[in-house]
Amino acid sequence: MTRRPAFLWIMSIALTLSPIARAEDGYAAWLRYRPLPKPVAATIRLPWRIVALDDAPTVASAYEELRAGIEALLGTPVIAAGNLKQSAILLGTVADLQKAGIDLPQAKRLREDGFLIAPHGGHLVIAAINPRGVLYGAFALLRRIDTGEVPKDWNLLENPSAPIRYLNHWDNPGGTIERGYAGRSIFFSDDPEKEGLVTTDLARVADYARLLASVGINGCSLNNVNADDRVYGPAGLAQIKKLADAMRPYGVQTMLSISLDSPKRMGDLSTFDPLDPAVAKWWKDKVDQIYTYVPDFAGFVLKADSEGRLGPSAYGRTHADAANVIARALKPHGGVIFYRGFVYDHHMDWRNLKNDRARAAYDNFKPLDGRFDDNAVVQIKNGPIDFQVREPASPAFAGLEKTNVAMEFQITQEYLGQQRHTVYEAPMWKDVLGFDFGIPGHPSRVEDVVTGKAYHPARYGFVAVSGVGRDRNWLGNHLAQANLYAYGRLTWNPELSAEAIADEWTQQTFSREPKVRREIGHILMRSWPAYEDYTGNLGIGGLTDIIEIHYGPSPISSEHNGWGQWHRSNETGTGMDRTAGTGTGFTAQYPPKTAALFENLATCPEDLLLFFHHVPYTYRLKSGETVIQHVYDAHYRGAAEVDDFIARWKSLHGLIDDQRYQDVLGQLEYQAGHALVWRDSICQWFAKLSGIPDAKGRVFHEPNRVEAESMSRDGYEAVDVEPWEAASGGKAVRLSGDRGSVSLAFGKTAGRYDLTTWYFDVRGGAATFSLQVNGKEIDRWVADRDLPTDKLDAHSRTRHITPDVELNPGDEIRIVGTRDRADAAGLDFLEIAPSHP
Ligand code: GCW
Repeated sequence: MTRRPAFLWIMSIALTLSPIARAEDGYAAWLRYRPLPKPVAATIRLPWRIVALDDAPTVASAYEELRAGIEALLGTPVIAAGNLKQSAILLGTVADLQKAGIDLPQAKRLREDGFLIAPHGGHLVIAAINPRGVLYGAFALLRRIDTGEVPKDWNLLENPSAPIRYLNHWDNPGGTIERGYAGRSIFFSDDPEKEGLVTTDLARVADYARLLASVGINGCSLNNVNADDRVYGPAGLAQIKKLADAMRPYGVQTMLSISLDSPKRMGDLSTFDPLDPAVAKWWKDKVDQIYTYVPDFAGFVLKADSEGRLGPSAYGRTHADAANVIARALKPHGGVIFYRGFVYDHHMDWRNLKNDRARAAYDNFKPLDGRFDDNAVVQIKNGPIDFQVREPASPAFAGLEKTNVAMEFQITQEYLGQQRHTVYEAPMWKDVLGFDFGIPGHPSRVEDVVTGKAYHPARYGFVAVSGVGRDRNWLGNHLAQANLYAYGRLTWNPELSAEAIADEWTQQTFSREPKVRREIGHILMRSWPAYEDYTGNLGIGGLTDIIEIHYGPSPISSEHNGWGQWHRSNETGTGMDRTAGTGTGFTAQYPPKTAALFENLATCPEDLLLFFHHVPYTYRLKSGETVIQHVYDAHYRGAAEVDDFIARWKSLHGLIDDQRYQDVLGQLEYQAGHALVWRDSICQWFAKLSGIPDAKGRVFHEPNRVEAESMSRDGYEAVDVEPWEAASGGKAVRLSGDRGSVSLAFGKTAGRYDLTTWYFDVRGGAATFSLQVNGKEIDRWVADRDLPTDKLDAHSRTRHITPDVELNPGDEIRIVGTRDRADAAGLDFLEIAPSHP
């Protein structure tokens, strides 16, 4: 082996360490701390010494964050100082400061986790009641510098809106993640038998906790609510301790999801009846055991009597009985049980028009209001169904006046394009939080309920399903990081606007350049409305495949089954009648003012029209447009808007590092194609069902398409696609053997054309396509995108564009497909459109 000269080693080490040479793969997320321009940096005067008055690990994290952050942002070295003689940044709790003789009168206004940044006697003090607040103060100071919001004289006091600002992970031992779209679990190893239950990459777990702390998230459950007992068996707990230890220095407390039937399932007892004393003792022993491993354990999350999970109904007991037996075991340790309000019957009879899944949370929990212990919190999904693109706020937020409640949001984009589509969720969350139930006499916005102002409960706050996975950029899509960021910022302060949060995030994550801020801000702010437009509008919800994948369109899948995501579309009309007058009575679960608003067709907000009412397709909206025409127009408008996102993104070329520029561009281009799949499937499905054509003549009229099944075929067979609207013309072709082709003779006038091949990219193989003109290959690609199906359907249908091809009449265009294992190179159609129309 030849040895490399020493200077090369040194150079390569220097390159790995230098922040400039580091690839911009999204790992640093919004904590990139890019240097400020020198003249700007020069205007920011901070002491260059830091004194930590506390030896708590979170204060040590604050110290380290400030040291590295200030050095990176301002280019000035910062050192630890041992005494207060010279001007310094002082880090400590109010008690530490008092011991050092420093009294800050404004500190009286501080609450748990809040912070104060204030000048004092030549020092800059970052103080809090608890060490975690000091860490939050350090992050706030750095964020202000990074985003150019440095106050003239620091004097900032912030308290969080709620004490509970948690995340739930749906991660499984073995490393898979339920509804996760960013790779495998960062917590659990892939091979528990060999490697142990949890990851060996604890540094990544700590990095994650740091990201969470930077936006004030203070707790995190580690495992799926569909819980696996291995996690809290004795061997499991020793492993879980490692994760808790890795997150603790960033003030993130850990929780676990549990199963109510564990006392029985783990083989210890013959019952899990929550009122059985032996069961109560089992929970007490289990909880005591957990606290020996994780002394600051935050508590449990419990999904019971829901989607096949066993619950108290097995013994005729109530949800309060189930929550309280566990709450009492946690109480001496200060732990909390989060009892999920997501309880519904998924075997409901769809033929009964009075049945309604939306009623479930309120019907199940309202009768128990006031019967939960004070360390039990009922966590309620934002809407009454299940994280759909548009839902009203759940009436349970208004109804549970004597129960601790927490908001449950979902960061992972289960029903919102699974991170392959960009959807910035903050505007949607703001919409829910800002909704006012109109209860006379006290504040009654959803935000007031979950921040404790409405009913003054013992505990309150927020949880969200995380979706973070092992992909380098944490969420599988760079732009989706904005949702994690926004969740933290909004739970800290729900009054912040979605735009302001997007802008802070963009500056830290991408660039401070005004053009970058403007364009990314625009894309983020328009992304939810665009997605709503091309997937399901007017509050219809549920047009996706509901049974399993929750990704592409499949409007009929919601109907005729017990899952209850019905939209009740038929030949004459669409929408669920949830009124008290003629429907399921759901509207009556709201306080009177809100109930009347939704009940009445004339006052019901139109973006929720079909959630509350069944109307004929010819019903006229306030704009004068019919419902059916609105469906067509919205789907066309939404899909076209993704092209606008692409144009805006392209205008940032050169202003963003190349890796992330290309990653996002590729993702948006895919999204634009899949938005067309949505548009066409939904429009065609409604056109056929209603028999009312699109007044603008677009639906079913695609002049530039040539169906693959009508081309000359060699080695390809035609197949029917189910459901029919998943493929153009309801048919597709796929290879019968290993290789084959479809071809046609070009029949239009000579010119330059964009050729778009619509194909199916299925799991279990990566077929190759070659596009040829007169026998010469002009393009080639591999179907290796990670899409969630092994069928030719609306989840796998995608496109490849070959731009600007010169064609003459009679030219032979041929697409050659080569199979790879289960991927039989399925094709839907070819689109031939003039390049410069
Ligand atoms: O949205 C549904 C998901 C399930 C999930 C369930 C829940 C963890 O499709 O995958 O299970 O909600 O929230 O419990």
